[in-house]
Amino acid sequence: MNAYIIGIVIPLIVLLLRNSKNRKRRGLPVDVGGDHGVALRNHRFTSPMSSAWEGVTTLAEMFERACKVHPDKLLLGTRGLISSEMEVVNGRSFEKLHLGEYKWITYRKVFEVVTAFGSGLAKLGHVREERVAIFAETREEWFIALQGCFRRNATVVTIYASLGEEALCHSLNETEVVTVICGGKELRALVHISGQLHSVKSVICMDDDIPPEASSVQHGWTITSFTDVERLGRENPVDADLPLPGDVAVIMYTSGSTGLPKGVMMTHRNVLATVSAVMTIVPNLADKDVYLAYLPMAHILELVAENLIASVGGAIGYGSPLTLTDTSNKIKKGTKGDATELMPTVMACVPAILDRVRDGVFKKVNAKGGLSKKLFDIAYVRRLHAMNGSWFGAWGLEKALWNFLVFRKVKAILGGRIRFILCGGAPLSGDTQRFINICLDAPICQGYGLTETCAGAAFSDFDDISVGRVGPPLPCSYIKLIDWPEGGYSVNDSPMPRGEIVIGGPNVTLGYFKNEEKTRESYKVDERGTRWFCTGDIGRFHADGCIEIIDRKKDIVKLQHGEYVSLGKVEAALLGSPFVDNIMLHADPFHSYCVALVVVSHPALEGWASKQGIAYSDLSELCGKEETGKEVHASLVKEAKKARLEKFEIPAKLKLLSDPWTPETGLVTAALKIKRDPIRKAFHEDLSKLYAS
Ligand SMILES: *[C@@H]1O[C@H](CO)[C@@H](O)[C@H](O)[C@H]1NC(C)=O
Ligand SMILES: *[C@@H]1O[C@H](CO)[C@@H](O)[C@H](O)[C@H]1NC(C)=O
Ligand SMILES: *[C@@H]1O[C@H](CO)[C@@H](O)[C@H](O)[C@H]1NC(C)=O
Ligand SMILES: CC(=O)N[C@H]1CO[C@H](CO)[C@@H](O)[C@@H]1O
Repeated sequence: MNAYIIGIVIPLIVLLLRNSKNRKRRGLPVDVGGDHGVALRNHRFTSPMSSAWEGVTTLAEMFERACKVHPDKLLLGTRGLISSEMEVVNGRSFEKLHLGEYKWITYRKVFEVVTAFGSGLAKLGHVREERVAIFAETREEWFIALQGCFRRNATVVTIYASLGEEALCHSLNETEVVTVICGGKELRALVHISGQLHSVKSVICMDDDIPPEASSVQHGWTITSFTDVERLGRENPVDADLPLPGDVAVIMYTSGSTGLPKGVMMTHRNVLATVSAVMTIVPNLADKDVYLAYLPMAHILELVAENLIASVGGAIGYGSPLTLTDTSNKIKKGTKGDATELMPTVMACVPAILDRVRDGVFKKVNAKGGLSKKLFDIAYVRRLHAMNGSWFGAWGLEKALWNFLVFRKVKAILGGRIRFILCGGAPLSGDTQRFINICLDAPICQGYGLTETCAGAAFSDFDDISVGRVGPPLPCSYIKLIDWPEGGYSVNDSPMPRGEIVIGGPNVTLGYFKNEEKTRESYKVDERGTRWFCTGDIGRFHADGCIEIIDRKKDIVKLQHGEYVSLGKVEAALLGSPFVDNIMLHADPFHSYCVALVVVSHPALEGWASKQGIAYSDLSELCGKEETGKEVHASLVKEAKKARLEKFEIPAKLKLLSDPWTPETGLVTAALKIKRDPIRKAFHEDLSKLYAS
């Protein structure tokens, strides 16, 4: 009997389950009326969900509920600083930190501080019509200030630190912010532009030691420390002034690829819908989960993630991108990074960070060489094959063996307990997704969404291990494709319908702050009253109801002879060349060919030059040499052929650049996506020269 069960019944069950998995429909067609298009909904819900909790309609209520249900659980944790020293490497000095254990506060205590902070704001004279800006790195006080503002129905304006001074002035000015809550470092930046900030009256500094230069500001700012606001509130408690679901919770400034940033108005209903929907896709998210917070809170992904963890009784430990692992730049050698200290179970990531982890691991394995590299390679290939199909291939003794022998050490880089990774902000490469699946033995769910849709639109299911797709619509959204004839995409295309992605549901935000025109351009309300946002992204629907992003409207250019070039598609293919660190393809409708700006990969180019015996004094000189251009071009042509690009899609001429594009240069976004307009502006002359010669 036992042998019978093992021999026949179990394989049969596995086979049945596997087939049912393969056929699993994750998104289902839905009739949304209106214009010609095809629409999908999540398979679990028939209509978009708006709240996961009975009677909870705002973020303030959601947080209060969690504090009542989990008063004694730990909520916020921050590491103490043991020492900080400057280390000099090659004449440049770097700050190295020795950080201690996490110090935690419970839900009950956080709720007290939040309430006190809210009362303190009122005592400082803040009235609810006035907006508050939070301008700081991700930290405990950010979360507390956010919740404190929610309890006073004060709209919070968020700004990315990397957007630059002009954007900062613009957003504070446009929203007429009266109170700015910031860290000491950010306060210095504010002092610098104080002459242009006409509405700001009060500044709350998260650090107790307020920078001395701040007191010299002649504009009558009141500067109060965070602890003093809290103390004021304790001494002068006032009742909460709670918001309604339709009140604006956050105005989030996002870096558009063109012009000044736009403020997206999100209501409590919007964010709550996304938080509720994301909760349904993280398996068994509960009060035992520990989350490592380090992405900017001014990014909707992080804002949703922290609110989500705090709604289920989970713990949030703070870190930073520069102190994440034991080998991170700012961590003193021999001391622990945030992940090893915290041992999180859940993380949110942007692809750039995962790519870095992956490259780091491969580099280490290659450097070690010998037997351990062989073992790693064998294990990796075995697991890759096993995963190619379903989770079932991923189970079993062999997997346990490889995890124990090889991947345990990789998993330990992030603390060893990661069970779920949320990834968003940009498309994740299939290779990196597989790397995380295999080495961390954790599902990684790729999300797709925009600030305008509160991050939520689509999210892959944890049991879907296919790569390159973003899953079915979130339970809070409908996703519709509409024809885009100019780009040659139609919902009648076979084998899959293709078109512009349009997102509808309670998660779709109110629009852009003080920008009727842009709002009307991108947001539509249909005859059934559903709000839709036109994303400008081109996608296609797979048979199982999952979405794949294939293009962007803005990135398609028609050449002189009428051929369409998809800039993003070509760039993605050419990035495969070892010489390319970054690339921007440029197509001009008045010419019949494309050109490209190529940021070269230093090690690859230097390696090639030394092999060829080419002498050069610095890299920019090497980039200018004719033979270098020829070599890189040949390598691009090779990649283009591999990807079966058309001849007109291959850049005919190149400009090689030796300086990398970083967010600080303003040429790429914080998520490291290239910003076409700034790049075109910065290299305007080079581009015209490429076409002229
Ligand atoms: C919250 O504040 C907004 C704007 O200041 C106001 O219009 C709204 O009525 C307030 N909500 C409540 C419930 O008082
Ligand atoms: C700020 O807004 C005022 C009007 O509200 C405008 O006159 C001024 O030019 C703006 N300043 C900046 C830096 O945008
Ligand atoms: C995975 O499966 C696909 C088709 O199902 C195949 O084309 C691919 O080569 C496979 N990859 C590996 C590593 O087995
Ligand atoms: C703010 C907003 O967009 N609200 C809409 C959310 O979705 C429901 C139903 O889909 C609409 O009735 C609301 O108007």
